[in-house]
Amino acid sequence: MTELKHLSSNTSVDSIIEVLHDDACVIIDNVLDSNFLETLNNELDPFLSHDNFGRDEFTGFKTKRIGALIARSEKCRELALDPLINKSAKNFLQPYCDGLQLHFTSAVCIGPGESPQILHRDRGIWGGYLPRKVEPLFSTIWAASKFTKENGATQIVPGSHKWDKDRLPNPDEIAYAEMEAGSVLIYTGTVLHGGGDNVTSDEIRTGVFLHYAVNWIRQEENQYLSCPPEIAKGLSPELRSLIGYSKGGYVLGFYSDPYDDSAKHESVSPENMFSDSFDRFSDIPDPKDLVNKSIKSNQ
Ligand SMILES: O=C(O)CCC(=O)C(=O)O
Ligand SMILES: [Fe+2]
Repeated sequence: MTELKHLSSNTSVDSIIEVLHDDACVIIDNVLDSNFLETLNNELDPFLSHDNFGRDEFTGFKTKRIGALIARSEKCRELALDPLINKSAKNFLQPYCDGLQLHFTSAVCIGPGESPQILHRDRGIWGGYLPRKVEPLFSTIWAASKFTKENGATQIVPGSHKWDKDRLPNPDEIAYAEMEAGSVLIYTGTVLHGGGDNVTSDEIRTGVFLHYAVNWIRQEENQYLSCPPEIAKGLSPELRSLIGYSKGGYVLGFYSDPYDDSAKHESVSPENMFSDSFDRFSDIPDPKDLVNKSIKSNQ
């Protein structure tokens, strides 16, 4: 039976990247303490008290999902900015982009009786149009409760990011992300995985999913609606920028204030909605450089 590799909470960015290149998945053990977890679960509970189960086999008829975690939970804001995760995500995705964005937030609670989710690659959300050589995602699942094989621990196939797209795993090639509450599973957009089945009678498996993507691609969760400007204005500039209130490169994601007739907020970074002093890409680049960068290579 294949096992997932585990690293300790004092691990380094380099160790994480090394395992990701080999396996496309790794667990970091016991990162969060019990106080953090208690507050996190208390923040999520009110939104999970409704019967909002999945609508199909993929989302799971016995699985609850809630989004908008940046707007709804202080602790999720902290998790989104976790320094080791952010440094690792930047380093890992750096061959494909000049910055990151938070792409998806969700608490996923797999309830008793749930069947296994079909194994899939999360990059499929873009319909298969992305060239295989581009890795668009660095994803995390924070265990808000203990993950066991019995209660729905994520199934994952280490190394399957290198497989032919139609190859399916033998049962002994599927690992289970068994981990203590407070640990975190990191995986990429190209590794095969899926929620596990929950054969317990009374355990709910809760994971907090925070996925990071290259900054030039459409986000899975629309952060501008899930965390609208009136809420975003209360966030740190760093978090606001991470969820998308910033530009990706020279022009990507600029906005113009439709009510501004002074042209002060004309074609500027969304960072200017909250402060005049933020526009990381406001320097005018050398036009020749801009044109040169428009295609990376001839292949
Ligand atoms: O719940 C899980 O462990 C995995 C869920 C998942 O992979 C998905 O919904 O895309
Ligand atoms: Fe998935």
